[in-house]
Amino acid sequence: MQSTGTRNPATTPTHCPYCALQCGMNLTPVEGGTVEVSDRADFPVNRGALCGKGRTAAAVLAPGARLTSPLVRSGDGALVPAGWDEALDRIARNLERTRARYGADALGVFGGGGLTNEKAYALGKFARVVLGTSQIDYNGRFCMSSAAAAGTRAFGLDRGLPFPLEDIPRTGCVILVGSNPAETMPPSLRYFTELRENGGTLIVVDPRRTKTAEQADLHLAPRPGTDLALALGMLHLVVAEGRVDEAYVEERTSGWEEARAAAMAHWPEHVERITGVSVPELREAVRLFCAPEAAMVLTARGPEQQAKGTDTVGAWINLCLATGRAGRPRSGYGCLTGQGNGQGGREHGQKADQLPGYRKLTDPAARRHVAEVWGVDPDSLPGPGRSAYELLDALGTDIRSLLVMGSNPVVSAPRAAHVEGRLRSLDFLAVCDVVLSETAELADVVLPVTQWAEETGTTTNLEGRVLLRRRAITPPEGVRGDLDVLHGLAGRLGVEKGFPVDPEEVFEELRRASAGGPADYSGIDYRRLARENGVFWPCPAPPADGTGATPHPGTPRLFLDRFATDDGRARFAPVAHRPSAEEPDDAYPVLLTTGRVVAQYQSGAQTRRVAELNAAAPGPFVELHPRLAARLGAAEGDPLAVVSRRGRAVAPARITTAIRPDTVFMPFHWPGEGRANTLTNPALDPASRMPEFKVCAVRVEVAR
Ligand SMILES: Nc1nc2c(c(=O)[nH]1)N[C@H]1C(S)=C(S)[C@@H](COP(=O)(O)OP(=O)(O)OC[C@H]3O[C@@H](n4cnc5c(=O)[nH]c(N)nc54)[C@H](O)[C@@H]3O)O[C@H]1N2
Ligand SMILES: Nc1nc2c(c(=O)[nH]1)N[C@H]1C(S)=C(S)[C@@H](COP(=O)(O)OP(=O)(O)OC[C@H]3O[C@@H](n4cnc5c(=O)[nH]c(N)nc54)[C@H](O)[C@@H]3O)O[C@H]1N2
Ligand code: SF4
Ligand SMILES: [Mo]
Repeated sequence: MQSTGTRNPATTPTHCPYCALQCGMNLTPVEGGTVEVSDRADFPVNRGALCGKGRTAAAVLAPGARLTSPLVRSGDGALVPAGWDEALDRIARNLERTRARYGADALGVFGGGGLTNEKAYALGKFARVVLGTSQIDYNGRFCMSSAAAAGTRAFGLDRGLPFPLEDIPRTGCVILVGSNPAETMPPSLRYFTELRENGGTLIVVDPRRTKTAEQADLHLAPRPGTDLALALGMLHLVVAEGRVDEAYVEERTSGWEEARAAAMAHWPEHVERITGVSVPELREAVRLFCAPEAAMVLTARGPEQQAKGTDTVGAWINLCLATGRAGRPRSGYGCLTGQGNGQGGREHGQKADQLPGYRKLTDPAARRHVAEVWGVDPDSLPGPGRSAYELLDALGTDIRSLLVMGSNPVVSAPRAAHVEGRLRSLDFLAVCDVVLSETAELADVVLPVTQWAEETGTTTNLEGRVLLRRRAITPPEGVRGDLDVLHGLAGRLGVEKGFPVDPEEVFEELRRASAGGPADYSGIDYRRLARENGVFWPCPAPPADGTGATPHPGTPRLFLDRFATDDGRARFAPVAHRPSAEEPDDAYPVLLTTGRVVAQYQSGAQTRRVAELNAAAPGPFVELHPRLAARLGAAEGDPLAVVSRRGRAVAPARITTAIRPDTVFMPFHWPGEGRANTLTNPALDPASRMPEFKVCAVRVEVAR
């Protein structure tokens, strides 16, 4: 290959396959069918920086790491290679059979927030139009759904961050609640470093002194599951200290009186008893947050993955609203989404209650609009289905056949042993994946699909910035794209049109389907995305008759003039603290919380296949405080059994003063004996249907 000046002509600028930061990277083809990953400095979000997962992502493209042939379950129970026609025929036949016997709602579809917008859109359409089922949901329900529900309640619109990351260094104070970007989005850390260099302050709320908390001016370490009380305690002090922005509250919000009354019931001393955060710390947090002219609250999975996640986020939004820190420059509430397309994946219809463009499946006007784009009768569209955990819980009973695309629930779902059992009890399971995940291992048919470097498509990053991922190499013989899979299945199920395999064609239809909806993409096209470094939605198309109309610039910052509610006002949430679904007792005296480490991604299906990452994070562990370790008689590395009402997991002890003595932490990236989700509680948030991944009661003992 000849290099011409600075850029090799064989090099393709694209984005990382993993998290929601969607770092820009350059890919250059190399021997063996893979690519070399190199810095791409022109993308503003990461300016060339990559974490270890992004740098090593090409390893999963290698033939030895991934699937290169469809697999079908043979008579003797083994998964054996098969041709594409045989595999697709088998899926179509089984779905037909289930539908004929039990009806369309006995067919389930489980998607993923890592799928491109095109795939998520096509999957939602496939479920409703081809299968005719209401039973579709996706792993994003396990991710940011509580923040989405709270954001929609408060602002009338849910976009993770209502401003670009570049606003962070320009605000005065950021409270990061249950978010560990030092491990989960390392290149984003520089925004917080720059904030502090500019004289701003960082407050981190996390029961663990994480690498992120080490950077903070103030670290509050509440007991897991008590963020709601903490936020209310801060609001109480805001009122008591006369720090309410009365003019803003009057002009731009509604519902203050009720929210205020609810907060006043949360006395700081009472909050200290619930959270373990002292009154002076609480006062200091309020002082740092209220002193500057502008400030932000950012939440991630810590406060959100709770059975009261929606109310908890609502309480943090209340704090922003009372102090006039939303819908103003350099101020606001935001949720840091997680998966590569965590944002776009929640907008285009793979969610149980949703149609493309973030429309509601229950809204007659939305149904008419989308049905027209799809060329079907609005009355033929099913209603809302079950949420992710409820769907998995119904497998083998109400739902008899399941198609999984882009998730590995055997490792990542709460109460995972039960979910695994439900998957095994299905009449038929088909899984599309790039690797033989633990969920694919249970399937009757496994379809090997193309990966990020091998296909073109769009994702929407945590800022609401729609991006173009570009194909850099030809996929190996034997794998096909997810769009190809849906096309092949739709045809076999009698729907010849409407499922193109060309992503740009799908995007063109998505544009029309989203037009006029909350997440309006109609003004965005591939050419524009290739030219600009992403476009922020909403981006409506100029009216067709408007001669000389200029393209919409996109919307980096939302709510500056008005909120997206009917009256343009943000709504306070009248919330009160309540305990977690499962509080410690004599039998299960310790709190378990779960999360991530920097070198593994999610269920680990991809990153556990990368040698360098495995060397850095070889397996599960139980993080615990020396005082708890001493009480248990546990030394560093001792195998610890962690037992909850759902099951038992075993992993080595990792002793550190960085965690509260009443809490243990386990990362959830591994299957088998150390699987954290064997333990977790599927108690659901009533509004978002988010399971309580972040809090359950356990007993810990040295495993002999
Ligand atoms: N390396 C890596 N990066 C990732 C991922 C990955 O798997 N690995 N996944 C991506 C995805 S999909 C997501 S959603 C994001 C998640 O990104 P984060 O939300 O940053 O990740 P978590 O580790 O789940 O949780 C963050 C913190 O919440 C804390 N926490 C636990 N319980 C509580 C609580 O009750 N209250 C509070 N305030 N904090 C609590 C944990 O100690 C942890 O440090 O990361 C993305 N990036
Ligand atoms: N205890 C505990 N459990 C958790 C969490 C926690 O904090 N604690 N966090 C939750 C969160 S936030 C999330 S997002 C979930 C994530 O959990 P999962 O849904 O299991 O996420 P992944 O491991 O990313 O699974 C994606 C699967 O799809 C495959 N894949 C990747 N790209 C594609 C594609 O383009 N097409 C197809 N067909 N397949 C693809 C991957 O190989 C992988 O097998 O886990 C949740 N579970
Ligand atoms: S931070 Fe996220 S997007 Fe960036 S390189 Fe790492 S995994 Fe990829
Ligand atoms: Mo997530």
